[in-house]
Amino acid sequence: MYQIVNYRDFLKAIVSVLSSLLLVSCNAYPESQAYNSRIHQSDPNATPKTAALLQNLGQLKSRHFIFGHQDSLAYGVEWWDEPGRSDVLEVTGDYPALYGWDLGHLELGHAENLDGVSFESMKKWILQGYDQGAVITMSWHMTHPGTGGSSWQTDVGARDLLPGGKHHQALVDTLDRFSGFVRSLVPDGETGSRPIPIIFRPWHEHNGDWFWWGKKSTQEDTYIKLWRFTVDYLRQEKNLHNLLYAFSPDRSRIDIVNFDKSYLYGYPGDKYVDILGLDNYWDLGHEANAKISDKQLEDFIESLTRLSRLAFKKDKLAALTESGQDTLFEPDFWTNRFLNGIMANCWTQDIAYAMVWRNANFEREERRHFYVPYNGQKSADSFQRFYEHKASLFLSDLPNMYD
Ligand code: BMA
Repeated sequence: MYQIVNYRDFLKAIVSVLSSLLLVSCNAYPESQAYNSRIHQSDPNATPKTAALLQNLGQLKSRHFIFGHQDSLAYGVEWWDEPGRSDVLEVTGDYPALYGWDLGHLELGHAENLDGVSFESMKKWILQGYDQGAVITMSWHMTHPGTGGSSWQTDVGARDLLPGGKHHQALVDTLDRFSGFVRSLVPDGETGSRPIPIIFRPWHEHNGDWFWWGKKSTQEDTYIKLWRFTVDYLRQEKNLHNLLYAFSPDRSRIDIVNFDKSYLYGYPGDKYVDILGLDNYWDLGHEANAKISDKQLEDFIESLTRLSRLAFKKDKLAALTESGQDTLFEPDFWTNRFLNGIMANCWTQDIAYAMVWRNANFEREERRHFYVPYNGQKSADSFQRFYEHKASLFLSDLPNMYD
């Protein structure tokens, strides 16, 4: 065993060095996957479907990536809550293969999340997505359980939420609500009462200074304790074994040259994480600064390369957990920037999925805010070509992810 482990690590090191020198073509690369074919699973007691999802993502990642969209079934640029609709569907004729949802305001006991999506409907759409064979992920723009301040209120951090802290019980109550919601996610007609597999992405972008669990308000060791407490409590006390955990710092605060150290700020450890995620809008431009430089594309590629290489070393999956270009002001964004970046080399191609953020409804929100085109939007043709590329997986392309 000792020798096998060493041999395997040795081969991985060789693959890592050679491909970083670009001496290994992507044709040779799938062979290297043999050494990485089992992705490390953080929860030894994960349900069979959850374990299958993780390994299936690992199987398809070197040749494909799954395309995801936040809130895709709930609303779009000019519609709200209409059965069967999705802006992705209207442009490509297909649904995304991964659906993202946000639980913000579940902690307050509200009927709707912070963007107005009713939790009852969310539950229905999550189960519908699962039933279609799609992958489901959840984030949580959580109100501070102790102070009631929004996610973005940064004057109080997470310290008092830890065991022994004056607001600890409020955190426990919040996690109990989460558990109640997740436990209700059981498909109709499925025997037993096991909830469906979910990629859970709590406490995201913690290396930024805009959330109360972020760097400005919460110290690194407190953050690590908060994450570990969350996972331990959900696994041990709530007996939830349907969760894959995604860690997702923000690219804007990662030093690309010193990537590993900078990326791993606040990392709770391999037993608490399944997916090394990255939230990267930073390298894809903003309308206020509409001229995107080639340097940004290089940085996008470099960030994905380094992320994948780190994930490979840890036998974890890499993913673009949040990304995209707000308002899609570049007509060829999908092909020239997003796809070119993801297809740039063997490492960038090794990400398991890429999810873009939500298409806010024009009438309900103050500003234009959308990440996939609607019919007639200037990047719609480029999105169609992105859809047709063999590497991008939409719903109809997806193999069975749960067996
Ligand atoms: C942010 C923005 C906000 C939204 C929040 C939670 O990135 O889209 O408008 O409320 O996510 O979905």
